Amino acid sequence: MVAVGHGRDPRSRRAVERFAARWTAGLDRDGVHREVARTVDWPAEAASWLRPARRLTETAVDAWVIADTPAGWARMSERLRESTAWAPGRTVAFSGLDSAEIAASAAQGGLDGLVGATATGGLWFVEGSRLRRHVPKAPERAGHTLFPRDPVEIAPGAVHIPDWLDLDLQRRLVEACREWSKGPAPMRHTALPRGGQMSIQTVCLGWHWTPYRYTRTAIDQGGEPVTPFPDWLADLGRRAVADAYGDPAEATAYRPDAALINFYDESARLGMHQDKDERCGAPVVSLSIGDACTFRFGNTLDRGAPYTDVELRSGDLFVFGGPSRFAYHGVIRGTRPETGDPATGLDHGRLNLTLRETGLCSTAAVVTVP
Ligand SMILES: O=C(O)CCC(=O)C(=O)O
Repeated sequence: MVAVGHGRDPRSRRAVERFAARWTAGLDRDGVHREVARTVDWPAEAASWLRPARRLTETAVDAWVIADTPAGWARMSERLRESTAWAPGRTVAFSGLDSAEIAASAAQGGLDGLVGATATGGLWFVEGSRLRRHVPKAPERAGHTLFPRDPVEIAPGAVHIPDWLDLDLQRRLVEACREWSKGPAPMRHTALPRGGQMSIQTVCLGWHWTPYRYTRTAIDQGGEPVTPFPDWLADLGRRAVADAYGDPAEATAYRPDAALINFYDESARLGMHQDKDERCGAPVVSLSIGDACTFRFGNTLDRGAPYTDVELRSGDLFVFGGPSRFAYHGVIRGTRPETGDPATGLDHGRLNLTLRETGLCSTAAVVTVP
């Protein structure tokens, strides 16, 4: 049994809501449903924090779970240490507290033993009044992490929402991708203009993409028709935009009409590139299923730094629009085998679906000079 405490900022609130849902859905070692004994919140400033500190600690629990900002936590943890029997060594925290500030602001050794999650699936802990981090070499399998990873705005307009697709939806998408990959224009390694072919395999919906243009038919596959872009997928894209930006008007206006569905085996990669063959600045919605990968999200000027490496796991959503719409991005290393959940229906490899608004409405092909 745990007690949950959180600051009142939206990120901390969201983190504990997601934690509580996942925690209480599971069983403990004796097969009994896990419980949250109580949930207590507190303001970041202008309070004595004594009352929430007492409420958080008055029931005997196995552990405390905390989500807060460093500023709010500095005052609350001080109160917990001074006025209650709270023990940092029995407390786990969310990535909002992954900051050297929290250890430095506490009295000598006052937070030693506190552990928490980093935003990328690692661990941090306080030892000898210092915050240290442990980044696992191989990612834990999706679904095997107790702490939900937090949504992060990687750059303005570029938002990563981990675990956005539930297992059922991932399963349905895998089934749909299997059907789409059969054609009429089947999934294939796209030929490159200077010879060779891409290591990923791709099938398109709505519009057919070859480097560097969209066409109405599969011009590199005998002119076969392109599988239509289904309405339900456009609805899913609108939901993604709504969740990423929290802006219902932008979501309603989103009209994706093309999707590139990429399959990565262990050795497939995608070099740094811009999605710039669309005639429209609407966001790109990216959905990942299967094995995890390192997705590099860079800047709009060139393929180099600055960039951020993001681990995309099964079920993750990544939306990039606004100032980040034309940022260079790519999948720089091979995917990590056996990190996906076979319950999705995909027992190896990685599927990525990107939904795009082409801004094209004629039947003519539009060519972009690379
Ligand atoms: O696989 C991914 O996550 C990225 C796909 C991508 O960059 C693209 O289709 O343009």
